[in-house]
Parts: sequence; C-alpha cells; structure tokens
Amino acid sequence: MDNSAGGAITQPDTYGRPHLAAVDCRVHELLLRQERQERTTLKLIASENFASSAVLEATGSIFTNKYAEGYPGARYYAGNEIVDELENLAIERLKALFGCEHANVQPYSGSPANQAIYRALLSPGDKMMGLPLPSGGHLTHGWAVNFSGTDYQRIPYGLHEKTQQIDHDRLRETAKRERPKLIWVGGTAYPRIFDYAAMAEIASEVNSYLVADIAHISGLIVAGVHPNPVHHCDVVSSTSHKSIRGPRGGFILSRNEDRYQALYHSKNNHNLAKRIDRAVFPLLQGGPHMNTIAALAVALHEAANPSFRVYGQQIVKNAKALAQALLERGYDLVTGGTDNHMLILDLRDRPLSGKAYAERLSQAGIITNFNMVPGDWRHPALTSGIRLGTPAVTSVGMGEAEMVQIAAFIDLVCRQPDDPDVHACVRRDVADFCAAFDVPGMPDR
Ligand code: DSN
Repeated sequence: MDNSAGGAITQPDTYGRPHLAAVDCRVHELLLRQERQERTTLKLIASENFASSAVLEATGSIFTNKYAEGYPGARYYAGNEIVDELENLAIERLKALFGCEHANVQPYSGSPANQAIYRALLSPGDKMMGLPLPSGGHLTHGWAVNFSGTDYQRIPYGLHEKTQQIDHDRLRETAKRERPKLIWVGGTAYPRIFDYAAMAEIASEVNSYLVADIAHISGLIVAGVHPNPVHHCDVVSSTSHKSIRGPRGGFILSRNEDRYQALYHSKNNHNLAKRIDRAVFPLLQGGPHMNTIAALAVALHEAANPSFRVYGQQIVKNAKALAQALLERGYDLVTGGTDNHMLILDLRDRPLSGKAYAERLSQAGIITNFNMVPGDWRHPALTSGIRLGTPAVTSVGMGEAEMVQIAAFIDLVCRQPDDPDVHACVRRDVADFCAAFDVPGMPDR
C-alpha cells in the first residue's frame, strides 16, 4: 500500500498513469489511441478545447468520491467542510470574473443548466422564443424534438435574409404579438456578436425574461473580446468546457431578485437565485460532481490570469484569419465572416453534403462537425454546412500564419473529395504540421 504523502492522486497527469495500464489495458490502449489522434490532427470543432494539465488533474482527483447533495453549509451528507469551501471558491471566482450576483456551479452540463432555467422561470406550456438550430441556435432553445420544444410553446425568431444576422426588428414584432415569457439569446453556430442591449430592450417591452446562453463564448467574454451579458439578462447559462477551457460541466449566473416576481410567481415563492438553485437541486439533479467543480475552480483561476485575455484575443484573430483565407479561396461563409471563435462554411451549392465533406476532412486529419446553415435544404443528418472553430488550435499555440495553412489543407480536400490519395497525403502533412506544437494536458513526448 502506498502511504506516501503524494501518491497517485498527486500525479501531474491524471490520464496515462501507470496504474491505468496495469488495471485496464483495454481502456489504457484506447486512451493512447485518442492521445495519438489528438496530437496528430487539427481539432477544429468549435465547442472543443484542450483543458490544462491542472484542470485534468482536478477532474481526475479524489473529489470524485465525495457525495455532497445540497449546497455549501446545507448538505445532506456529513464530511463536507472541505468541499463546501471548494464550491464556494468556484462560486466566488465566477462572480468575480463575470460580475454577477449569483452563481450555481452544479449543473452537469449545458443542457441540464438550461433545463433548470426553464423549470425556475416557466410553467409547462408557457411561450418562449429562441433562435432555431438552422439559424445557429441550440436544441434547448425550442427545437421540436427536445424537451424545450415538447414541453413549452416555442416561437422561433429568425435571421435577416441578407445579413444572416439576428433581425431585431422582426424579433420585436413577433415578441409584441406573442408575448413570450422567456427569450433566449445565444447559440452554437452564430459567428457574430450578440447585441444583449438590444435584446434586453425588446424583452423588457414585453415583460419577458431574457436568458443568455454563453456556452460557446464564455471564454471570449472573460477575455473581453465579446460583450458580457450579465447586466442585460435575468439569467445566463454556460458549459465550462468550451472556450473557457474547463472541465465538462455547466454553470448558471443570475440576478438575486426576480423583476417579474409579482407578475409571474406567487409572492411566497422564492427569489430568482433561490429558484434557480432549487431547480438544479433537488428538482433535476442529485449530488454535484465535486471533481468537476474543483476543475472548474482551477479553470476560472487560469482564466483570471492576464494571459487569458491574450488567448481570447488570439482565438478571434485566428478565426478571422481562417475566414479570410477561405473567402480568398472562394468559399461562402454564413454571415460572410466571423466576429468570434467560429465560422460556418455554407456548402449549399456544393455537390456533397456537410456530412460528406466532414468525413473527407476527417480522413485527412482535419476534425470538424457538419452543421445546418440558414436556408439549408438538406436533411439535418446531412446538412449543407461545416462549422470550424479556433479555441483548440489556439490553445496549442497556433497563430494567423497557421490558419492560412489550415485553409489550404481544407481546400485541398474539398477540391478533391473523392481522391483518397489526396486525403492520405494531407493526413501526413497535417501530422507533420501538428508535430511542431505541444498539446496542453498531454505528457511531454
Ligand atoms: N454540442 C455543442 C456544440 O457542439 O456546440 C452544443 O451543445
């Protein structure tokens, strides 16, 4: 038995430990294959990133073992003095970074966070407005096959036909006609800045809660390269594993008081912050994942470092450089470019679907995801778009010059989608290209 003070739990990297190889060679082997894949390919999925070694270490730590149902100071299990401190630390760091009144760090991920917000603000059957998936929204913003579409009355709002950006005038008209109780602002495939002030004005005119989903852009907000919604919105939700580079998880930020308490909730009902907390636990979730909360606290500490601002700025510079290089090669981009970390190739007039191009790119070591685009005529399982994001390639240290090279790789594959020799050749070149960069969270070679 290892009684040393350090022991396994303080190993600097929590995956690839000798223990795993000895205990479960199958999983260890899969881990090594995943490591090799990630070292030798370009991770361009806009929602993925590379968490730091410290974040991975906290994720894989003994905090995994602790049950802590409840909230700090009010748990249903004993022995929580330390995890109380931990959860409060994560909460205080979030409040300081975003300047919000209340934070809940327990949601297991973005969709559960959004579900809790619905339960805290609405009753089943209430009207809500959101950006539909093909326009860049998220499943939980009222898509038909999601709980948000089945349990609530969904009123989609759209994009301006020419600019492909949110049409605030039409949104206002629809909101005035429909009087939704909640309006979402945010999405997963929207490459422009969200105008929270304009959305807040509309929401106030119709007595609607305004909820921002910042899952993709929370890191950009912390870095100061996207506006912060907390002063315009009643509630804000996020995942913690995208541009903010934390563990897989979610969090909710809110005001303490509910400005519509008298209108929509009995006066005996709790205030907004309390209703959010109660919706997360005990309504929807059980014990919080304390290892994830520990890793979130670490990621927030890292994000508070001035170097994170430089990182966020570089993400946007890289996205703009990649967009420009692709435009110069004749590709169409949704909205014509990007202001954030992502761009969406519009392939509606190309011979193959987004899915087919994504498969070809993957064979060439370029990892993307296919995505619907505004006006998409292909089936959602095929789509006419490819979404590209720069958070992960920026985390490995790539800059604008590398984005120009990545555009050249993408172009080579898309020009010859049916030539496996070209894909194999690009695959080798991509591996050589990636070899010059160290991947955070992975052991030194
Ligand atoms: N799956 C996430 C994304 O890729 O954007 C959204 O939930």
